Amino acid sequence: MHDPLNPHSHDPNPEPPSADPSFLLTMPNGRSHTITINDLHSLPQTTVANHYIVSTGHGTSGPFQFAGVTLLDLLTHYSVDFGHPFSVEVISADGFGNRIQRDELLNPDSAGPMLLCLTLQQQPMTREQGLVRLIVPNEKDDALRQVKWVGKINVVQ
Ligand SMILES: Nc1nc2c(c(=O)[nH]1)N[C@H]1C(S)=C(S)[C@@H](COP(=O)(O)O)O[C@H]1N2
Ligand SMILES: [Mo]
Repeated sequence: MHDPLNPHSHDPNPEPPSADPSFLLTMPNGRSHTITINDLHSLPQTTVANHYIVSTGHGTSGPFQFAGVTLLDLLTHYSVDFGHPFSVEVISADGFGNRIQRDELLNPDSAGPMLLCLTLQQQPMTREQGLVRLIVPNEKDDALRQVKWVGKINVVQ
């Protein structure tokens, strides 16, 4: 069955779907929080150096230094219960998205943790560059997990 959160190929969308970079975090009980750029700046910042973007169309670029808030730190801050099975849907308003499983979130790959990025090369990321952009450091399959313009994060239990 086709799963839109597990794409096998994709034509990248160059255009942000809206101007506002804030997104909605929805918890398993249905409660939700609007997360702004300021909210993310108030959480611990993590850097992932040496990340390549393996992009369909414009080839591979990098290495880049990205920084922002790990998905794990965000979900910890909002008191997600990691003891129960869950997955996390990270979705852009343009329909592109990715599903992250509990184990890969809790046991980050040696390439680095999944990061909700605010800066690129130590400069504030522009909306065009994907703000807020999910980086999955171990993904090298045509950027199919690198979600630009995160619009919703759903914790599904
Ligand atoms: N929201 C959103 N994120 C996305 C895409 C998209 O179409 N929409 N395309 C993905 C794909 S397939 C690629 S190759 C990269 C392209 O990133 P770039 O525009 O920074 O090169 O974004 C990824 N993230
Ligand atoms: Mo891609």
